[in-house]
Amino acid sequence: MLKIYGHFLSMPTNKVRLCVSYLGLPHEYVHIDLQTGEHLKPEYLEINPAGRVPAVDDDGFTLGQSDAICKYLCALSGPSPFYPADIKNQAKVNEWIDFSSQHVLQAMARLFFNRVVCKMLGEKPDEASIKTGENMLSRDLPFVDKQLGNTDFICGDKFTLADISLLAALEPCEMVGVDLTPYPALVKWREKLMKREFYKRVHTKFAAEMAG
Ligand SMILES: N[C@@H](CCC(=O)N[C@@H](CS)C(=O)NCC(=O)O)C(=O)O
Repeated sequence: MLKIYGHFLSMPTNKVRLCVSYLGLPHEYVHIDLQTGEHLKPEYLEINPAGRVPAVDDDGFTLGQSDAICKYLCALSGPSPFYPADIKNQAKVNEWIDFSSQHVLQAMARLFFNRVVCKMLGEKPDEASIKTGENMLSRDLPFVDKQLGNTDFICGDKFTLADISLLAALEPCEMVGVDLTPYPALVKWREKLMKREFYKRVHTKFAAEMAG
């Protein structure tokens, strides 16, 4: 049985969970408690020597890094427009996956760490890092909004892994005080996806936990 290891507050974990939910692959989800350092214990380091979540164990085949995991899950599930086999179409999906991970998620991670994790740990937030995160988003969200104004999904007229990548990166917007209202196409796209079953299967509990 495929096992997915993660933490409910982790954006890369939620990317993998949304992906596996969409693909409908049977799996077991295992919570790794980052606060108690479970990710640094020898048992977990055998699964992911990098000591981070998410990771998967597919009958002894282990893998870390959310984007690599999602692509592996798509390959397991077989070819589909969600992660197209055609090399040019696939490259375009990869382009948006990288954009979401390298730019949007990195910016959100700065805000999330400083505004949420620091509070949980009783540490002082790094205001310069927050500013950098905000600057990154003010550069990149208008670009994303423009794209979504032209196409139904981030990579064209089909729902793809790139949509899940972007959706997961933006997940904590409300928690970290990122206002999406200046980006109407992005808001519309996000609301549409959050109503879908694959999302609700993962996040009914997540939303409740976040609110608590
Ligand atoms: N690029 C990695 C990021 C993984 C990552 O940084 N995970 C964080 C949680 S969001 C983590 O495990 N942090 C624990 C630590 O760094 O000790 C991915 O996409 O999987």
